[in-house]
Amino acid sequence: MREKNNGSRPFVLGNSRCVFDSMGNGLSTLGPFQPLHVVMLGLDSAGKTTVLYRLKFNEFVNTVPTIGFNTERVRLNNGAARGISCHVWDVGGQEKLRPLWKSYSRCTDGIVYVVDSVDAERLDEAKAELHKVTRLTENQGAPLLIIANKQDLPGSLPAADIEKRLALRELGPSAAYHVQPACAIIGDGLHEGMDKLYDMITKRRKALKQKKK
Ligand SMILES: Nc1nc2c(ncn2[C@@H]2O[C@H](COP(=O)(O)OP(=O)(O)O)[C@@H](O)[C@H]2O)c(=O)[nH]1
Ligand SMILES: [Mg+2]
Repeated sequence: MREKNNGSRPFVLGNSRCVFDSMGNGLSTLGPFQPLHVVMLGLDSAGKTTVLYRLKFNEFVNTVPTIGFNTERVRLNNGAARGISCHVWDVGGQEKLRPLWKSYSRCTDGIVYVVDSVDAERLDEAKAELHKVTRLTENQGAPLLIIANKQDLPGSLPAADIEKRLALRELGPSAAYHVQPACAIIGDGLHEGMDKLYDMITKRRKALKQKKK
């Protein structure tokens, strides 16, 4: 079992290579052979760091609360995304750290939002924070992967309920999202979800390219 936390690293911006299109959408300027840039957000204890290290090492890593962020380059291994390198930023979810989400999500290719599917009491809070971050101009239109985590636990809400409780349809017609049931402890659903995110990212890039022509 590994123990890992990079939380004491100094604060840096997630991605300095960034442009804005005429709609104010922030896009990373990464070329096709450069890694994707993805930010992982969610309330504290949702399972973000467990997701990150499960994707990275394909094993369970015992986490401690993230003060700051963790970041890893992950190789995706499912579907069309197989072999794609993805730089994932896992940002601390405690209330006092949430103001940092804005900086880390700027110019990201996609957002992964991890939800504890058992913690029904905090779903309204999770919804409010998600809508806040997706409403930022820089993030409008950024594809969104919701990980409905902890599906192994009794009483976990199914993906359809999570979708409703987070009011994802209210995010607007241009918001591409997918809700993926998952268990980060054993890794179920994670690569499938990342493949869906990759698909949404490539579709968005193509659409934006067409618009420019
Ligand atoms: N049962 C269960 N526990 C999980 C799962 N994912 C994470 N956890 C546990 O939830 C707690 C918080 O996880 P962590 O990754 O630190 O959450 P973070 O604050 O969002 O980074 C830890 O005790 C994890 O072992 C899961 O899919 N199932
Ligand atoms: Mg963490």
